[in-house]
Order: sequence, then C-alpha cells, then structure tokens
Amino acid sequence: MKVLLLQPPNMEESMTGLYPEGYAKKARSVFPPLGLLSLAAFLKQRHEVVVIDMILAGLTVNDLPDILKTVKPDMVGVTTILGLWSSALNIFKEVKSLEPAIRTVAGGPNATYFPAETFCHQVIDYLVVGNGQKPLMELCDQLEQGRPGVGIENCFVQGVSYDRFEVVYSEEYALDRFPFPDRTFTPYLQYSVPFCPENPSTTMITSMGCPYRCAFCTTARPPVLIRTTANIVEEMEEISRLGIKSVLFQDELFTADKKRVREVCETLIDRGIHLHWTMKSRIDGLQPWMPELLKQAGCFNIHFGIESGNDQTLAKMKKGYTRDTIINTVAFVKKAGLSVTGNFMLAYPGENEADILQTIDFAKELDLNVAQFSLTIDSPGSELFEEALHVGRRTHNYLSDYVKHPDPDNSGLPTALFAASDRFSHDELQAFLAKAYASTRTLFDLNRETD
Ligand code: B12
Ligand code: SF4
Repeated sequence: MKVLLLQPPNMEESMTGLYPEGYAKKARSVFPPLGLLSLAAFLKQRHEVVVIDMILAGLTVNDLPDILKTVKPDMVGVTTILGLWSSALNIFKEVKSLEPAIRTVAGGPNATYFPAETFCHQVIDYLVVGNGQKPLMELCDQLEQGRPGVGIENCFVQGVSYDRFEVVYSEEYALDRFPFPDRTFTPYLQYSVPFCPENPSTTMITSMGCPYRCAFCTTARPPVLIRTTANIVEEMEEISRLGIKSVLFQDELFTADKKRVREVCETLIDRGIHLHWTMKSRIDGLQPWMPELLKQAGCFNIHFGIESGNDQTLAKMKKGYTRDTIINTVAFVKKAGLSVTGNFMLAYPGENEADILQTIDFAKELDLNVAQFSLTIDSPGSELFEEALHVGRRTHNYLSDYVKHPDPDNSGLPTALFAASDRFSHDELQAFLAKAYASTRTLFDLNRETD
C-alpha cells in the first residue's frame, strides 16, 4: 500500500482568540507531527509511506490535486486535533471529491476523544482510536490482501454499525514497543520549536497522561504511559546523530516519576549526550536535588503550569499549591541557573477583573524568563465542565456539537464558544490577554533577543 499521511494546514490561526492574534506565527512555533512520524516509522517496515506536514510546507487544501497527482496514494491518513479539525475535515472532503477510490483514515486525539462525532462524517472511511501504529499496520495489511479491514482492534469501518467506539489501552500499545518517530520523513531541520536556545530543534514524548486531577484539565485520559530510561536516551542519541541541538519534551508531566528523572539525567551525563532540553513540571513536582542535576544533563528551562496568582482561584482549580509555593519554586529553579517559563490561565469562572489583573501582576513580579497566557476553557471531560453543567453555565457538550458541525471556512477554535467565563465580552477577554502579553516577557521577546 502507498500511504500518504498528512498534517492538515493551519488556516492562519488555529487557536483563534485563546491567544492574542498572530501569536503562533510570531512565536514561530511549528512542531513536528510526532504522531505521524511515529506511524511512518512503523508502517515503512511493510508499506510505502509519504508524510507531508502542510503547516511546515505552507500548503493549503488547494494544493491537494497536485499532491495526489504526484504521490498517487492508495490511502490518505490525516491526524486530527481539535484546533485543526475543520482543516482536517476539508482535506477528507477534497480527497473524496477528487479521488473517491482513495481510502481515507482519521486518527489522533479528535478521533480518540470524539469518535462518534468524528466518524459521522461519511468522507472518512476508517477511524483509528488511541495509539495508531498497530491498527493502521493491520488495516494496510488487510487492504493490500483485498480484505475489507473489518475486525481490527481500535479501528472502525464506515458503514458498519458499532455500539460504542471503545479505545483499548493495553501493553500492546505501549510507546516503547514501537520505533521512534522517524524525523527524516519531513524536513526536520526546518522546525522551529519555541524556547530552544539552539536550532535545529525538535520535540519528543516520553509519557502520556498525568496522575493529578486539576479541575480544568482533561489529561487524566489516557492512562499514564511511561517510557523506560534506556528507550528515551536511545531516542535522544538518535536525535543528536541527526544534528539536532535542542529538544522540547511534550509530556504533560515529565517529572511524574522522580526516579526516572534522575536516571535519565545520569544516563545522559554518563553517555556524554549534549542536547539542550526543556520539560514540564508541576510547581510542587521538584525535589531539592533536581535543578542542579537537570542543568548538568542539558535541561535549560522548566515550564510550569502556574495558572494563577490568586490563592482562591488556585484552590478552585485544585492545583494543590499556593502563591507562596510558586514564589519559592521559581526562585529555587532560577538560582540553579535554569530559566523558567510560566503558563497562566485568565478569566477562570468566578474571577472578576481584579482577580485577573492580580494574576498578570503576579506573573510580572515572578520575573519569569517567559510567560504565556491563555483564556480558560471548560473542556468537556473536566470537572470544571461538570460544574458548568451543574450551575447552568453550559447546557450540553458544546465540543461534541463543534466536531459534528465545524465551521468549514475557519479552522480556528471559536472563542465565543470555548471561553469558560460568562462575565466578560469577547473584546474584554482579548484586552486582558493583550495586557498580559504586553506586561511580561513573551516568546516574541525571546525570539527577538535570539535573532
Ligand atoms: C504536544 C501537544 C500539543 C502541542 C503540539 C500539537 C501537535 N500537533 O503535536 C501544542 C502546544 C501546539 C498543542 C496545542 C493544542 N492542544 Co495539545 N497536546 C499535546 C500533547 C501533550 C502531546 C501530543 C503528542 O505529541 N503526542 C505524541 C504522539 C506520538 O501521539 P499522537 O499525536 O496522539 O499520535 C498517536 C495517536 O493519536 C495516533 N494518531 C495520530 N494521528 C494519526 C493519524 C492517523 C491517520 C492514524 C491512523 C493515527 C493517528 O497514532 C499516533 C501514534 O501512536 C497532547 C496530550 C497527549 N498526551 O497526547 C495534547 C492534546 C493533543 N492537545 C489537546 C488540545 C485540546 C490542544 C489545544 C486545542 C489547546 C488549546 N486550548 O489551545 C491546542 C490546539 C493546537 C492545534 N493546532 O490544533 C488535546 C486534544 C483534544 C482533541 N480532541 O483534539 C490533548 C489530547 C490534551 C488533552 N488531554 O486535552 N498541543
Ligand atoms: S493541569 Fe497539569 S498537573 Fe494538573 S492534571 Fe493537567 S497535566 Fe496534570
């Protein structure tokens, strides 16, 4: 089978309104499509694979006729994530209208979290949920043998009726069992991953999920999957061999397993692997020995989900720490010579203007190396959403509606629909964001300084 895997285009701003206008572009963040590169690394053992990152290449849906003519795929697989869902759906529609015989497959977070809503679109022939290597390989094998692709775990067929789209998470899907993402499938030296002090840069993932339960977060799904130290360090060696200099770890909580943090650092030091890297931790997730050892092992920055400068809001979020813990941790990490990036959420339900300004001032006072702000959304699956239903701020799963009926002309997430606060107008929320970004050091400044 010849399989074309596509990262759908970014119609200008995929996160419209949740960040200030033009943020992603100015911050120059173009992340490698790790999911597709992982699939390619596995599929290439038996099938011919082409990966096109339409964001990196600056392509649009109008380029599809040429792409299909050149690649001539039997199957087109598109990764689906909420922020690019409309764009992904446009790709499926265009493929089916140009070449109805090409098999179309949807996979990725949207397919996994909204399977029924994603699959109600008839232009998708197959839906893969969860980690896709194994089901996609089985699907390609079956189709190549002229079989219909029925009966594959975590893979569903259009037209067949299913009671439910259950995701099977078992050992067979563990990240360590599959090859590393094959970064050479896309022009890997062109990615510009933010924060990294030296290019070329890339991203990497060593765990999925998080054992905590903050009220606004949906990350409790899927269960935590943690790769072994040996496997992680081997991938970093491969990255280094490719001539890449910096790595951004995408794990929700890199420090979830403290023993593993120590082992990874010590192994990197022992093996003399010199990469710059940055990762995410909770404010209360560090141990006294960590900053020094992390620095020695190449870590240059820690991202913290600080979220708020207001103790009442922090308690509502169930973060489990206060302003004082934040002040102490930031100072402690900076003292060790690491830089600190803080992420903040503005306009948490119940917050008034003074509360929001308190968070902005707090971010300023912390003297962070980089501050990032976004508007709070109450995602279905989070406790915050359940609370919204309970108090009547929400009446139903609005994301489910959105996935069924996205706006075909705009891939951006509609803020008016997603922002959790019902106290402020769209313009007022945007003004808070603008103020926050104007008052602190942002990625724009960082990029300007490194130019
Ligand atoms: C890194 C990351 C980001 C990065 C980069 C995104 C990217 N395109 O890679 C950034 C910071 C930009 C980001 C932004 C957002 N993200 Co994000 N992000 C993640 C995170 C932490 C890791 C993703 C990753 O690299 N995984 C590693 C790779 C190997 O796994 P994977 O991509 O899932 O791919 C596997 C399978 O999904 C499947 N698969 C993937 N594609 C395909 C395609 C086919 C054809 C097949 C068969 C299979 C398949 O097989 C792959 C290999 O096993 C996940 C959480 C998580 N643990 O997955 C959230 C997550 C994907 N993000 C999420 C959200 C909500 C967002 C935002 C909307 C947040 C916001 N409010 O702004 C934005 C939207 C951005 C956008 N442009 O769409 C949600 C997705 C929910 C949804 N329904 O789509 C997640 C799941 C977090 C969560 N639990 O809420 N994100
Ligand atoms: S916000 Fe961070 S620490 Fe809290 S549950 Fe989500 S990923 Fe875990």
